[in-house]
Amino acid sequence: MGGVSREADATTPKDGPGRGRGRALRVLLGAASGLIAGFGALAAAELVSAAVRPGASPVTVVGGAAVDRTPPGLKDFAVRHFGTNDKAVLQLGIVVVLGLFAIAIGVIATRHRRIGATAALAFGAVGVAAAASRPDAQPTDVLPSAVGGVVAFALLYWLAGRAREPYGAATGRPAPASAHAPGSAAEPAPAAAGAAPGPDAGERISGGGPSGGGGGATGGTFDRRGFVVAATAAVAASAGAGALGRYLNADKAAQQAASRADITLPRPASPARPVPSGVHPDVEGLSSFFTSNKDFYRVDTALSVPHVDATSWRLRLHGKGVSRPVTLTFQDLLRRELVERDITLTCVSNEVGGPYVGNARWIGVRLADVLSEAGVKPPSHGGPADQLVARSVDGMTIGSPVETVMDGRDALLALGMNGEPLPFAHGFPVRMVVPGLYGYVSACKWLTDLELTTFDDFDAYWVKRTWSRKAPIKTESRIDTPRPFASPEAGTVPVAGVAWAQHKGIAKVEVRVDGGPWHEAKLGAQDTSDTWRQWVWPWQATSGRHTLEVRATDRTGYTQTDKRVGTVPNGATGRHSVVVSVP
Ligand SMILES: Nc1nc2c(c(=O)[nH]1)N[C@H]1C(S)=C(S)[C@@H](COP(=O)(O)O)O[C@H]1N2
Ligand SMILES: [Mo]
Repeated sequence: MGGVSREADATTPKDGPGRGRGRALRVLLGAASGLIAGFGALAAAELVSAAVRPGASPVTVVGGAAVDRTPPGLKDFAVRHFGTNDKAVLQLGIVVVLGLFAIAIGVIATRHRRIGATAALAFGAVGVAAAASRPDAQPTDVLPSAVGGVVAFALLYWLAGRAREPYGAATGRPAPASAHAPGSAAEPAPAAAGAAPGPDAGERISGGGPSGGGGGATGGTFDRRGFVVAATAAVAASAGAGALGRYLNADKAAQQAASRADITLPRPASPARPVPSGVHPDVEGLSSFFTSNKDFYRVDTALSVPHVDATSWRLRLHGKGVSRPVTLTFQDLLRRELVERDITLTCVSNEVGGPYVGNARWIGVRLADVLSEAGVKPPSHGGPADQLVARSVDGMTIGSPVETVMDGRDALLALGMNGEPLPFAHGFPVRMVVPGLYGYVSACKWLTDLELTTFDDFDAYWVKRTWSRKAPIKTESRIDTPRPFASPEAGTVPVAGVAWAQHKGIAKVEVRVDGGPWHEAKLGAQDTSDTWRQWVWPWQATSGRHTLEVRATDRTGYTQTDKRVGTVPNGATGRHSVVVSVP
């Protein structure tokens, strides 16, 4: 361990390669200092976030701010290529960028201690700005990043004082000073290796210590032991703070999970119609009729899932044409007549053949009833508001047409999903679900506010990002089996999948092979017009490469177009096809 600078001194002449080695060592020590300062900053921020809220940690707020600013095409790209992992990829990217930045400012700090350390502060400022810019920003959200920035500054300043290079360049002096330095650096080394005074000697000779920085240092001696001790102390303290923060955050999450588990949803006054037998053709590889909560797709901007406490949760209903504004509690909703409905949810970012569609049994309160009781009338009955804006605790805004949510369909304030309270990731304690509308214009999770307004007066989150104001779900179909590039045996091969046209209902599904004639598939029984419908077609497969293609017709008589359009601005169209090769 003692060899680093000595080795360089012993084996190299006083210039040329020796300075190269010295420089390499300086870069290495600087990089280490920077990384340690960055780690310390994140650890301190984690601890502070436990006191504020987990969602206020720097990586989360910076990531959230990045999500807010991501152009729709790129967001779609991320969702498409990383799926629900897009957030993990983003956070990893942020940590990598942060690491590179930490290395850079660490290296700078070994030469220009104040500049490097101040850059660390600036980095904290980025976190502060990101935290303050989030739609759900609370004043205390800036604290984790602010404290992180200060910790990074202090650590870097301190470590850089101990990572002076083993020759004089820290002073900014030219080569001659450097050329002499190795000699002086070599002196404390044997002492350090031998007996107690090592660090002291080092400090004395380097003229360093926390007060000696900023280019005022002369001689520029590297105090190895001092650096190692300081670095070890910094890493240990950071690890401790980070672990404590993690523990406190995890503990809070466990309490929240327990409070959710304590909730028992009453039996619905209006249960879902029993699911007819035969909704699910028994074909291997076909999606299950109900999508389990754990398999249900998740699309949202939340890098840290909001954990809302149901007992303190409130839903405020107000705005244009609301003659009796109300604030409802979770208990208020539980005391109302609950309805249970099967509804298939779809994301506008689902490309043709994509996975962002799922079917669940929801329990909730009829939204139209709540609106009516507050005096709301749809535009067709003279109401002044044509847009219902739902706000979530994380600042999401989602606008739905008032006319649609009050037209008699089962638009819900949902409390339950597949027989349990909503999972946190799917909007606990209350979300909206509206059959027939894409999620981004209807399905607000972690709902906390409903405002009646107009489409002229307010653009919701995604609308500001070029998506359409209104977006009914487009009639679509998907082949689940065979999988792309499968090699089924020749003979009868069941081709099966799902088709959806929520609130219209599926009338027909057809399949064709290699652009030939369309064949009508056998439809699974229809649950309701708000759910997807499963289908199967027995294909007499012959050997060779084949393209299977599907199209659906809904109950309005519309047949799915073959015109391919992308997901932006209001949902993809086109037909799903799958290429297989039969041996
Ligand atoms: N608060 C909040 N609600 C939200 C979103 C969001 O980003 N934040 N995304 C919406 C979108 S785009 C969709 S498709 C659905 C997805 O719901 P799920 O994640 O439960 O499947 O939630 C909607 N509700
Ligand atoms: Mo979505």
